[in-house]
Amino acid sequence: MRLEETIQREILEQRLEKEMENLAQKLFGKTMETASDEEIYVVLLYLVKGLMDVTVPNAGKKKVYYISAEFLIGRLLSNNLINLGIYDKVEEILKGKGRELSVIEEVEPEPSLGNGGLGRLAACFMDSLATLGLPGEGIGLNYHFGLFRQVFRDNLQQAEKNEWIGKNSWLTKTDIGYDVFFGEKKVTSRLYDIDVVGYENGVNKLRLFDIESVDESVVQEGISFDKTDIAKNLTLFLYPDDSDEAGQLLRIYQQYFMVSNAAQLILQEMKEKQFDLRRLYEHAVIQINDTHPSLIIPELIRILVYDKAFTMDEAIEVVSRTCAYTNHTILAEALEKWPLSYLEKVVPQLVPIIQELSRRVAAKYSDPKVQIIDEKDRVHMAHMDIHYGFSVNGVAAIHTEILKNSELHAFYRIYPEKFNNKTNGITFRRWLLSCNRELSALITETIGTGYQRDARELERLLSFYDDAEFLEKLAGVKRRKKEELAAYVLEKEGISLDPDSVFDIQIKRLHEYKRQQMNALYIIHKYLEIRGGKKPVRPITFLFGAKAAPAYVIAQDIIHLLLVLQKIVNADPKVNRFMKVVMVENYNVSYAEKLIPACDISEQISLASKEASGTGNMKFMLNGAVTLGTSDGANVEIHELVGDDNIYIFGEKSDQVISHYDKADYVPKSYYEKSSVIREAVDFITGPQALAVGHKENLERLRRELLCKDWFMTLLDLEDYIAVKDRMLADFEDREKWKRMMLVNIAKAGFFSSDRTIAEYNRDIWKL
Ligand code: 26Q
Repeated sequence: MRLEETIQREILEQRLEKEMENLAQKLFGKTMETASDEEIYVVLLYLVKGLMDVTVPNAGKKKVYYISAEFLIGRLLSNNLINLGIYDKVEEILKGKGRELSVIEEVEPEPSLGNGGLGRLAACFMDSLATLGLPGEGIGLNYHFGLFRQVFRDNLQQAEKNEWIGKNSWLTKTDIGYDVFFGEKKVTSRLYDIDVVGYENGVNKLRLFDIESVDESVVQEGISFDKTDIAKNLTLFLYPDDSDEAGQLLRIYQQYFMVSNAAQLILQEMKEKQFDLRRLYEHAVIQINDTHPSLIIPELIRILVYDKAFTMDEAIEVVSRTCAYTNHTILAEALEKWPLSYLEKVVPQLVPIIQELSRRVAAKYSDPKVQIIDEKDRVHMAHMDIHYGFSVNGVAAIHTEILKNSELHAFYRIYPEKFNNKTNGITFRRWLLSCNRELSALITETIGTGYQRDARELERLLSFYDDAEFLEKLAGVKRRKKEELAAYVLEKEGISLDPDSVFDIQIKRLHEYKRQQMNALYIIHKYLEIRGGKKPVRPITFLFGAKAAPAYVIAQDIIHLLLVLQKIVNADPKVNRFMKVVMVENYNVSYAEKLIPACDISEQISLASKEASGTGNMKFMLNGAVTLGTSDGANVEIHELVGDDNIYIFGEKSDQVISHYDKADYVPKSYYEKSSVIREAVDFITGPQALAVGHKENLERLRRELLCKDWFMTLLDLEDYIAVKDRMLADFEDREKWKRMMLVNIAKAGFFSSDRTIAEYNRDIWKL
């Protein structure tokens, strides 16, 4: 730090305390000692907003617009304090007033503007963009209730609304708003901004559009509301139930609302800066995060042709050079295909454009696999992105290879130059510095602070591989985080955990391909072993966190099974000394920040080929957990980095799995019949103990699904999973070996910094 900077910092620090006192007085007529925790939170909120206001915005000749239906930003206070470089100072000032920053942090409501990986990735990218000083904005929607808040009743998931926008929030209302037309129908938007401050760098904006006429009072019980009253409901929920036509139409309304606003915002900016629209691509690059914002392509073309006097050829050329698409999945059901008739109902103005785009493709290519509008008159959003964007990227090496070689092979043959890989990453500010201050302090004490700017410097920890003292400290941090989690779980869930047990954690969206049901079958297996007298050398704690889409029946059944197992296991006096099961309620980013630092075994057990990347796997590794996983997504890259000795891989490989699908030769019943271990575990689901606690309908449906369908091949990998997990638990007892595995995982995690990912996006795609 230069001298002037040091002086400035000192002045800033002196002013912080004064400013906090002033705010407490002005806002609440109180002192920092007498204000409530809620009031102190508001004081800090204003303090931080004020500081971000005077931070320099990142600027340049070209900007990236990252359009996404989800931004799973989590709580912002501690992260902003860290990025502004004043966390320790504020903590110290508060201490002087008898207050704990960690207590104040808990007051902040968590926005649920996302569901899982895709939304959290967008949030990590916002942090890294700002940190690298790159000009970029996120564009999305300001959902009032976001994704539902999960509560458990009668061992079932219930959905409630998640309110997060109070009188005081991180949102800043702007005077920007646009007319958005759905055919003849018009609504008016309003833009709200959230500042995103980089780690010791400038600010960018997350821009969230709302609807002026939104009406929270239309929500009745739980999360049900009149899906047709668009002018009131458009921005209430993320992923409203789309099991009926009205729900699907509402999703299209949301998507078009998002991109129409984005297009108007971008074009207005072009105008203000007096840039030539014909060179749009020199000033703007639009990253389409999965297919939810894909309508931006026809929308921009429509505006350029109808309002800006471009020819169709010119408009297509300019837009195609501006838009880039990220694919996050190969699951057919997650690749959006909208019936043309639905688009006709919601956005008739786009239909002729989409038809023209489709006609041009059809004139050039006869292969039905690459058509935009298929023979059933459905619009394949991803196909539109690939034909009319300049870049297509997957999110992990194996995922991109599968896209090129199988899922999108027909496109790869046409446009090999468009395909590229960008292995996902996570922001180390949130997932190390903020959520695990003890570990980051230990790392800093050991190798200095360089890793905070350049994550690859974590590799320097490798020279402590044989340092017993360091390894002991590392184990001490883990132990402390397990104690903290145990205290939190006791308070929230009313279940007491033993910090000396192994913490085995699976936290992610609930989906059959992620195979929480396989973990459940392992738990049943262990339970039966213990009942049969085979006690584990050390108790095991199985922790889960997951929300299931309300209309996804089997996912609900899996949650039910986990809650039933929790009841049975934890209440069984013969067993509960040796194992516990906890499904935490309303798993979200804040909960993840407590679970991840406390984890020993990171469960990444998706069916090979199905998890595009995973990012939880990276967060766990960074916090010293060891992965138990399949050769899927980024697990493959983790494996390459840490080597065979520091990860536990099981299950069939992706090419074998893909071949099972091609040949349709996987028959779950044959695995059931061959193996008594599998039989006993599967039959337990509808056995007398489970039925005494749970619901027959749910449990029978789930068992039938596993035996007769098992689309994601749980039984295929179950025996290998059990064997490898048991070996892993045995290895946990070799404490020296385990500590070294922790060390190697942390040391090799640097590659997964989202700073690296964003630098690659910029180098290969955005060129800002
Ligand atoms: C699609 C159609 C209709 C309704 C909803 C959807 C829908 C909603 C959400 C489709 C997909 C999503 C979310 C996907 C997601 O979170 N994908 C994850 O993205 C991460 C970041 O790249 C990856 O690490 C994960 O592997 C991937 O599952």
